[in-house]
Amino acid sequence: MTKQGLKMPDNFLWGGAVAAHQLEGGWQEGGKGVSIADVMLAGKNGVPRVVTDGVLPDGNYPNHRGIDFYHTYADDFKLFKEMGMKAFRTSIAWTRIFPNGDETEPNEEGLQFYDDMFDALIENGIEPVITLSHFEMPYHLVTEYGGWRNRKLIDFFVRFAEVVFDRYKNKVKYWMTFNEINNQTSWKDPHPMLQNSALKDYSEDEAQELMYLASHHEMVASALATKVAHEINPEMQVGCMIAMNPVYPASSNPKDILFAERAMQTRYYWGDVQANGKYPNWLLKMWEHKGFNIGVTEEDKEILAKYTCDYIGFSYYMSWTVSDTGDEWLEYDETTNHGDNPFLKQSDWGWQIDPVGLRYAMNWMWDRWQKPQFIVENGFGAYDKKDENGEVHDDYRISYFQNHISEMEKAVVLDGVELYGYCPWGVIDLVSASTGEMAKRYGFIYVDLDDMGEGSGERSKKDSFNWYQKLVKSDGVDL
Ligand code: BGP
Repeated sequence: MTKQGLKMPDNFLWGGAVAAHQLEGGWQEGGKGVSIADVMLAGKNGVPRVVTDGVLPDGNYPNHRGIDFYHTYADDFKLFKEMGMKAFRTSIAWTRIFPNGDETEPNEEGLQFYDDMFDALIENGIEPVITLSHFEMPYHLVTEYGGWRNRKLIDFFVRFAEVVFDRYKNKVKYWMTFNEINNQTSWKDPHPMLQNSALKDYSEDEAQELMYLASHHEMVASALATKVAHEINPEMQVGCMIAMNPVYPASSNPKDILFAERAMQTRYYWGDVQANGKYPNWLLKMWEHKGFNIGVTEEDKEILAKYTCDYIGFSYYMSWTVSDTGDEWLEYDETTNHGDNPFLKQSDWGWQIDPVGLRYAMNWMWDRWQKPQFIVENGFGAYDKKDENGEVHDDYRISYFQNHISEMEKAVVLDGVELYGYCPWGVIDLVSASTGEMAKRYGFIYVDLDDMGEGSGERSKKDSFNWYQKLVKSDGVDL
């Protein structure tokens, strides 16, 4: 079932992606503090995960154990090398460096852990690509300061960024500040970064205002971190990170078109601010209309304009389809306004599979932001089953990748979009971010653990492992 792909540039970074809290485990080792991921229970049967008010004695906290990568990374990297990976995207757990987030001095043991990890990567010829905050932050910053709604968080984050930029300045070139910074639009179903079981007590408008406030603080922090990175090492590339889901109109009715366009504006204004350096007018108007007070100062505006991101990191899993709701100010919420797209199939979790949407999105972003791009997540979550020989034949995953990579190659080779690399998500099976399950698997490498963390933890190659190895070796030609 080999397909013919287009040859990608020689220096293209074929990689793989994960995030610290979804695989490291070792949640209390090396002086690590409690992160917001550590207080999240697993979801069950499609019921979303719950953010608790602290660690309970007998909960099922999947992030506490991950896949024990804290202890196994050296061996896992050997498999990555065998697969031909040239880049590995992971995140630094903020709580390993600043256990509570508001200390002045970092935790040396945590710094050393990542020093060793980056050395091991480099020894295997793999380039680290590092996210500073991948859906996690010290829990203490939430209980003590209220999370990102508090402006003080800017200083804590910039200090964290400065410490790690300085420490790893000769090891890490590619950085990202906040993972999927735009995955906060669903303010009714609060995002953990805002800490927010608490937001349930607010009216919708109040919760929405807090979302814009928290996001503003994150974007100022991100811009300041970019400034610091360039002062420490001008070679460093600091990207924003956007969850990219193109939003299509359900019909050619002009009202649907306008609505879908507004949904795109609403969902991607973070990119406008981080890449173009200013808030779009429609949003300023909306704040004015709703009486929101986001407290954007003149100094903030200067910072945002001056220290824009170097590249657009993004994840891509699916597209969405919407119809007009008649709402002028767009109470757009990705959980309620979506319809099925009759042209697309869905994964077992209802994610609509849309390879062409990737090419569309890359062109859309290129035209709008004019920055190089980096696909730092793309992949297919599935219930993998081992056969009687203990093998996983994941042809459905291979076909998902063939179709998406083919469109990515067209965007680069035929359309001229500049792209640093491609890091498929969950290159090794790990804990799902949205459900806390192990059963939603993405990897080319199978990990023998179930939802309760039971199992040997043994790693084995799925069919997709060999497929990806061939693809990388051929620079994208042997699809
Ligand atoms: C993205 C997150 C990842 C990741 C992925 C897959 O939104 O950045 O952390 O987990 O989605 O999502 P899930 O694990 O919920 O299937």
